[in-house]
Amino acid sequence: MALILHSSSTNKNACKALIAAEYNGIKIELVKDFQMGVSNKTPEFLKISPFGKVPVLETPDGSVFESNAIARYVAKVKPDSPLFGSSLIEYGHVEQWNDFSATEVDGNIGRWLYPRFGYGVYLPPAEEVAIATLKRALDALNLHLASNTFLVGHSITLADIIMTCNLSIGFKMILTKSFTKEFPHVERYFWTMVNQPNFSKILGEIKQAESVPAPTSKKPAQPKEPATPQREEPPKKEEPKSEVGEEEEAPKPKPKNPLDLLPPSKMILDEWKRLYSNTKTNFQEFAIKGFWDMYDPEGYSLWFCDYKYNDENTVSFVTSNKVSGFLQRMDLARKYAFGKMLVIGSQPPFKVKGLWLFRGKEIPKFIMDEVYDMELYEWREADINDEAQKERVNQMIVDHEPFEGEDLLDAKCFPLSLVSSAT
Ligand SMILES: N[C@@H](CCC(=O)N[C@@H](CS)C(=O)NCC(=O)O)C(=O)O
Repeated sequence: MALILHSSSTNKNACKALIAAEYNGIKIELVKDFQMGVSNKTPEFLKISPFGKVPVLETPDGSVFESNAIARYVAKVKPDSPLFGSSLIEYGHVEQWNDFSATEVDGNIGRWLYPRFGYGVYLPPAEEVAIATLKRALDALNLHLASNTFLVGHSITLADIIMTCNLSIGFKMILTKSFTKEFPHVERYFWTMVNQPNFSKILGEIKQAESVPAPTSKKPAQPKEPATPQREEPPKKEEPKSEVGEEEEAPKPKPKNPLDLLPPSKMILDEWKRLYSNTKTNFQEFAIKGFWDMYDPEGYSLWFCDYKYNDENTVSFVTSNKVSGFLQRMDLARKYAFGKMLVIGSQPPFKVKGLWLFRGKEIPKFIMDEVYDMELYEWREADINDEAQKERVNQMIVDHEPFEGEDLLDAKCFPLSLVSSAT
């Protein structure tokens, strides 16, 4: 019986059927010279795949789309295939893990990975939810695998094939060792599976991602926009992109920053930064006193910021990374700003609050325009004539703990190169 699969051989969704075919001793032919974006757009192809998506399996009796359906079909071609387990309850468990792997594992890997490749909107709070939900799923999987070699029963089933293929794109593209080491049984399981001859023949050698890919899109949409539908595979031949949020542009003569045209100020930002990082002891006496001696309310302004979506800060390292990402993107303001960002609380959800000193009496417009994180925070100017607000500024500068009655999980300075010596 001739089974023809429309897909490239490296598509992880196609691999599900190809591995199942290896286990069942079935031959599947891949369409020759399949070209993604071309072969799946022809009128003939659209007749067998109404969405124009791959993989699609052609059988002598008709065609099947959706990779899990195709894999089930291939697994069923062999009567009584062990790929569905050895009893009705095992069959139930195979399907249970198949659904779990599609919705909880693959779905969340996709929601983390694809926006970073420019598929869908790259929105840090949405990404954070995807990572937290993925971790919850991997925790559950890890627990199951702590006492099971396979997902179901005592041999490989379709559940292992589908789970491993779904994990494979994650391991290759975004799940770095520092992320997966929290799930040692998932790691052991994944590497055991991909080294089975029937898997490695199809998946080839897998190298774990060494870093999380930088997002290619310049700005996310408004934070509360609904997520766009996800694709299953990132583009294969992405042109290399530059750093986060920066797209290639022809070099233009650099216009002068309007902040450089402001009347000179008695406050020299670099002097303050030097004082801040050189003060090793008696921070209150030296740095804080020095700050207020230097501070020029005509040439600078002080701002408090509060993250708008603290409820989503459920994972400590993700919250800290989010703040670091913000500070990296602020680098374009290095000449005109000093900042402190605090991650507050000892239990999730963590609060993120900050203090910023900006050149000029407003938050500089170029920062608002260029750094998308700015709109993820509520901004209010600090009134330094109000003693309580002035004290709050001091506490943020010195990483005062407790801060507003809570422990500090993390404190970061802007620029990131500044080291806080505050205690
Ligand atoms: N749920 C589908 C997803 C299929 C899918 O998204 N395929 C991608 C490639 S992996 C595709 O064909 N994209 C082309 C498009 O969106 O036009 C499955 O598992 O088969």
